[in-house]
Amino acid sequence: MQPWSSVPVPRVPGTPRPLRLFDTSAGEVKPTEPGPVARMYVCGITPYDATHLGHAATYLAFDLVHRVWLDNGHQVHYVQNVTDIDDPLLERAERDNEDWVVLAMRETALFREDMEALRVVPPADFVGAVESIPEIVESVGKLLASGAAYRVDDEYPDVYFRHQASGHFGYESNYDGETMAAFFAERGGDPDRAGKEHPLDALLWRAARDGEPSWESELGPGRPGWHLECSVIALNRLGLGFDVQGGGSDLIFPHHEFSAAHAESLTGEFPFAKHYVHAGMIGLDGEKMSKSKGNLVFVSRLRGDRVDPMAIRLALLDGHYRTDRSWTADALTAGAARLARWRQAVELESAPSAEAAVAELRERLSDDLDTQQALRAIDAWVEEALTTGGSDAEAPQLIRTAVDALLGVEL
Ligand code: 5CA
Ligand code: ZN
Repeated sequence: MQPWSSVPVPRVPGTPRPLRLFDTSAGEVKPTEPGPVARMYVCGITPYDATHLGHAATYLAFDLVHRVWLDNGHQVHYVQNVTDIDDPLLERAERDNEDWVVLAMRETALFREDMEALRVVPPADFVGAVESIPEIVESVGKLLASGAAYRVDDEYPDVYFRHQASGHFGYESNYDGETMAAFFAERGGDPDRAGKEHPLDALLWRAARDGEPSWESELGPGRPGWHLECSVIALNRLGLGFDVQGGGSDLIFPHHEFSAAHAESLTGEFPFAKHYVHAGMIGLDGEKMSKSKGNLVFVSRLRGDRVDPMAIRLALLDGHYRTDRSWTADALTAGAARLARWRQAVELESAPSAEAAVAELRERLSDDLDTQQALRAIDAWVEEALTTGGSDAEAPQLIRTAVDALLGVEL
């Protein structure tokens, strides 16, 4: 697929700080240690209700990872998928009496526009599940051949993954059996499917059913299972042992546990990713933002209401990416006010020296993306500039450059 247009990221004078991030698997903040090319995969949208502010918050968090790595002189190979065939997409199309392909195309186009408006640096590879079917089919074939997968013996010969096949199952989420069972059932799994060897075994290839889209393949007609899509797209573009596998915390299990297990079984190597990084869930007025609750706020709706996307960006960044939090009208008002204040300060002819504020910004971001404190570092400089003033004629431009490069906010 075509990704959205890229934004230039200026170089910032001064000393970058290496990025440390919380790793779900290790349960602690660890340094990221990329080579010259940092490698990141972030789970993309299922295109039927993009882009709500929960999606936006998650992609902004990983955009900061991208930007901090760029600041550290790495190139970044960023890969993101689009789950353009899966049950939730088909269910929505059916409910709305719409063609699922058209629905997916429309929501993907909207997502691209929203990402561009929010100034998210695009992935190098933006890859749909449908266009990856040949790669997925080949991988299912390998898993069947190695004994990591089996076919259910009934009228629908679906292929399932033996969840223990990699020998490392459970290392990513660290969840106990009861928690795994609950999340598996809740998040797209099918524990009660007759003919499976174990309730936790995950679907790799769904044999064609009447009325469902399917693709011809050497496995027989069918369509891919969800977790393998991300395994294969990541593996074939980044290779095993890439730096960050990312997404929202609702993907910790089963999705990221199985994406890892599938790839590790395919290659016989370990681990799939060096860091598993998860953003908290955004809610609205205290409830998780989700389609079933009907409490979604869309980036496109706000754009339609002429809200400056930079105010949305600042509103979402004024909270820690790992904390579940709520979107409120007040957060947006505060984001807009902050944006106006910052813009006023960078218009000054001269201001207090900005080196210390930029150093603090870098320090805070490098510490597991502490955006709240990072924003406050800029606030402090802005307040001093607007109240006391200063004589450094370069300072406003330095702040403008740093805020652009590191926070993605254009002043
Ligand atoms: N296509 C799959 C991933 S392969 C998927 O989860 N799609 S999604 O459209 O449901 O979500 C897209 C991304 O946004 C995922 O990383 C998901 O974890 C994240 N996300 C979904 N809802 C929220 C929310 N309320 N708050 C924060 N992040 C969210
Ligand atoms: Zn995924």
